[in-house]
Amino acid sequence: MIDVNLNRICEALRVLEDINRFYFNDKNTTLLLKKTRQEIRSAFPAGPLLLFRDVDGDTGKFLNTKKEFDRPDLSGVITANAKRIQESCRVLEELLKLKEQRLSSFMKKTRFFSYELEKEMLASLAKTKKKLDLSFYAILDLSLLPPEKAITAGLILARAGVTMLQIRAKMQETRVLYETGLKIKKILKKFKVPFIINDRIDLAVALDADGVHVGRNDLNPGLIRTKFHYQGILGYSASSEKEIIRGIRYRADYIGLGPVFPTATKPDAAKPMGLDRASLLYRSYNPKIPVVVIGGISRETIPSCLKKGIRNFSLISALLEPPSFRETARCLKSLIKGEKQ
Ligand code: 3NM
Repeated sequence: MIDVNLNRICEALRVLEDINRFYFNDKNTTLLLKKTRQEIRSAFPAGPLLLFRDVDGDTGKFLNTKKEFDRPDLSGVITANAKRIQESCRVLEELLKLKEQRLSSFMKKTRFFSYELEKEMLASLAKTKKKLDLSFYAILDLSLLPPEKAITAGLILARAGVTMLQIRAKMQETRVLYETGLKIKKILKKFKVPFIINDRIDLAVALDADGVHVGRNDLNPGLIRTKFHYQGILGYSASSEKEIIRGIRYRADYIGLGPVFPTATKPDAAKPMGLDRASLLYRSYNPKIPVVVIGGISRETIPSCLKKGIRNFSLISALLEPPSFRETARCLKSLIKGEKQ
C-alpha cells in the first residue's frame, strides 16, 4: 500500500511539474515540485518497498473507470492529478499514524501543499485563456446573403470594428461553406477578429476557425469538449437561467442570451424574454461567463439595452439595413461604444 501510494503521489507531482515546466514556463514552481518529489522519495527507504511490491498479485492493477479517460481540457488533468496526490497522501497519512508519526505529519503537509498548488495552477490556467470581446458580435447569415457578398461584408465589418464574427448557414452546401469560410477567415486574421462557425464542429475544425457556436438543438457543448477534444472558443445559446447554468456546466466560453426582442431571422427561436429579464440575467452572469445578447438587436434597440447596463451585442438582420453595409456597420459600432449619434 505504501509503495503504490508513494508512486501515485510522485507520478502525479511529475505530471504537474511538467505542466508548469512546458505549459506555464514557471521555473520556480517546476523546481519546487521537483524538490518536493525528491524529498518524498528520500523519506521512504526504497529497498524494503521494492521487496514488498507484487504487481502480478495486485487485483486492482487494471481497474480503470471510464471517468479516468474523461479529461476534456488541461484543467481536468490538473484537478485529477492534484486529487491523486491528495488521496494518496491521505492513505499514507493514516497508515503512518500506526508507526511513523513524523512521516504522517509530513504527508499531511504535502496534502495541504497540493490543495494550494491545485488552486494556483487553475488560476494560472484561467489567466492564459484569451479574454473575449463580444461587444460587437456580427453574424453573417448565408441564407440572407450569398457567399460572394458575405466575403465582402466580412471585410467591411472587420474594417468597421466588429469584435467577433460568425458565419451561420443552415441550408448551404458544405463545400461552398468551406470555401467561403476560408476566404473570410483570411480577412479576419489580418484584423485579429475571432472567427466563429455556427453549429458545425466539423467545419470549425476543418477551417481551423477560432470557435464554434451551438444551440440547444445542436450537438451539446459537453460532447464537443469531450468527444472532439475541442479547445477552441465554444459559444452556447441560452434563453433562460437554467440554460445559462447548463452552458457553464458544459464549459462554454460565452453565452448567447436571447431572443431579447422579437426576431424574424430565427423562426424557431424561443419566446422573447424582454429587456428587463435579459438585463437581469446579463448583469447576474457577465463577466463570470461572458454574455452577449441576441434577437432583435438593432439601431433602435441598442440605446435602451445600454441604459440597462448591457454592453455585448450580437446581430444579424440589423447589419443589412440601409443605407449601406459600410454606413450601417459604422453607425452600429459608434452606438455600441456609446457615442452620441
Ligand atoms: N439566435 P436578428 S435569436 C441566431 O435567441 C439567433 O438564440 C437567437 O437575428 C437566440 O439579429 C437569433 O436578425 C436571430 O434578430 C437573431
